Amino acid sequence: MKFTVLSLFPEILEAYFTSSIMAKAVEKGVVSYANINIRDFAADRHRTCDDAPYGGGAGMVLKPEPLAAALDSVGAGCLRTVCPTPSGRLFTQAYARELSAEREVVLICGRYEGIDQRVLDLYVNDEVSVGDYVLSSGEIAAMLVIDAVYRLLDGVITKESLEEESFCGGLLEYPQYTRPEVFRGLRVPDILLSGHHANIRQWRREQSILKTKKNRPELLGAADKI
Ligand code: 6GU
Repeated sequence: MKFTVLSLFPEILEAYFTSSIMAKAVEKGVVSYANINIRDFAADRHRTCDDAPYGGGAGMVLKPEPLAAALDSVGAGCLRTVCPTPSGRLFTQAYARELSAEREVVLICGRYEGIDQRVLDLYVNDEVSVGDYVLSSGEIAAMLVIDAVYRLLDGVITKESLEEESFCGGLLEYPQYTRPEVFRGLRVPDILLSGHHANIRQWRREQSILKTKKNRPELLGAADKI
């Protein structure tokens, strides 16, 4: 799968694509990417990419011409194009799964005050928000979206990890322990050392329900149906 990211700070994305598990996915050929600097498509001497909003108000808006030229250069017109923005629809695991079925996705990293609406009208399929708070960097939101998507691709992480994790069964994940058996006086629950797989499975399910009740009670109704 290919991620094409349009940004004013491509170096932020470059660090992400060349580090850790993502770097391995790129090396394996599971993921490819293009980091495009919107500023390279600005036509004036100062390479201006933003301007004051019509109608007044605080902050700056991304100008349409450089952004549209950057989008044209990557063929965004015929690709799934996503704009992370706090005014988008909520990004979910289900939407991440949907995007992971695409061959290529284009992401636009805007700024908080936004991008010219005409670019959204002409190019963008989905506006997505990563949560009910405001980030100053569209790059962080784009990385969040990419991260949730690429790990679902075959060959990035094991199938077992994907199946057990939070949100898959609609419940949050149970607590995990590793060696040592006692840490600062706290013991690993006996049941995990028992080797009794059916009991361990049941304990984990109970713990998942307790954790969901405590941290995300609103998920419990939905989990029953899975
Ligand atoms: Cl997608 N972008 C920004 N800048 N802030 C956000 C967001 C996105 N989602 C929630 N807050």
